[in-house]
Amino acid sequence: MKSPMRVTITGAAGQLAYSLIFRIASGQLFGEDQPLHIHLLEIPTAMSALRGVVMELDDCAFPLLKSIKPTDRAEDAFDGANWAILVGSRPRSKGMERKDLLTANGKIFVEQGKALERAASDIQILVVGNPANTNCLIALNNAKSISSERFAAMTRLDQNRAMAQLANKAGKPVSSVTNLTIWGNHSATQFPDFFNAKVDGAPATEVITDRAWLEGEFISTVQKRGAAIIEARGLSSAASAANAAVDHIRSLLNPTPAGEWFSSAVLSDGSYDIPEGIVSSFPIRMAGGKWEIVQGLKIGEFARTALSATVAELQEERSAVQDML
Ligand code: NAX
Repeated sequence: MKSPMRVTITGAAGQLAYSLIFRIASGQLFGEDQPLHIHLLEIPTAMSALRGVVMELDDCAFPLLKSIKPTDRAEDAFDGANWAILVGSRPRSKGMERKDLLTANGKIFVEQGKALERAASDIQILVVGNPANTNCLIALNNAKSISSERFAAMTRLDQNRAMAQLANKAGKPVSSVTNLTIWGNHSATQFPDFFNAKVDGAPATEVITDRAWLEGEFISTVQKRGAAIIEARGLSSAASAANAAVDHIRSLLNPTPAGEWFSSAVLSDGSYDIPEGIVSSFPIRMAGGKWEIVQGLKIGEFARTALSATVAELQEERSAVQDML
């Protein structure tokens, strides 16, 4: 058995967390030889619901789960954490403008960024709560003592959605689709890059020759998938989002297969002319225990136009929260 690690999940009484916490506590993510202390952060009004989640965790009798700490104090939640999955954020309420949502959530991520400084020195942070890229930018700017390389915002659900669409269209299993990059923002402006994606190791554009579908329906289906799920289910994606968080973390814990990559939103270093100072989704691979942005992907005119739109949105979001950075 390894020595126990601490995992913090925020928004712990919410629906996404309900799909995520039990998978982690069971050992599915970090392994069956990895004992865990789980810290669960909520706002005071959700502490009663969180007590129910804790009771259910108790009732699972997970052998790896050494302790559960429910709290409404960010400092306590992140104390000693090795992994922090920041799910909790405010949903847009009626009449709320996008800018109001950015500001309301921004305040949460200023506070949590500061509190993250109490985490363990090997802390890794995944921001899931929306607007995920900009929330991540705020958190990393407020956690002064933590390297920005330890922060990412989740675009893995978008990657998985795009892979499923390509697999369906190609009539192949989803496992045949690799190298799918989501560029930019986790929003309706994101660009799922079919040009560089592969199906059975061949360019997706050679396997799927319906270019009108790739440039049209494919992109818009991926961009609007979240809204389609809300429309159908009356609730936003939760199980698939939790699954994507598990996939994202697994990709960081394991070497990336040779020649492949996955999507994750990280602080831009200027690669692919995506300006520094925004958190954008890129093609990422693990090399020597560290992630790196995969270089050298071809960006044609169509892709460049799509990238410009999503980058412009990220820059606008950045301007709206400038005073929190
Ligand atoms: P819920 O509204 O069910 O849960 C959110 C929880 O966060 C609530 O229990 C709330 O009390 C809590 N919360 C609010 N402020 C908090 C704070 N300051 N500290 C701790 N907890 C706080 O939403 P849910 O469906 O669970 O979705 C959670 C977030 O994930 C939302 O922001 C949602 O937009 C985002 N998503 C992001 C995805 C991604 O791919 N990056 C996909 C799924 C999901 O839509």
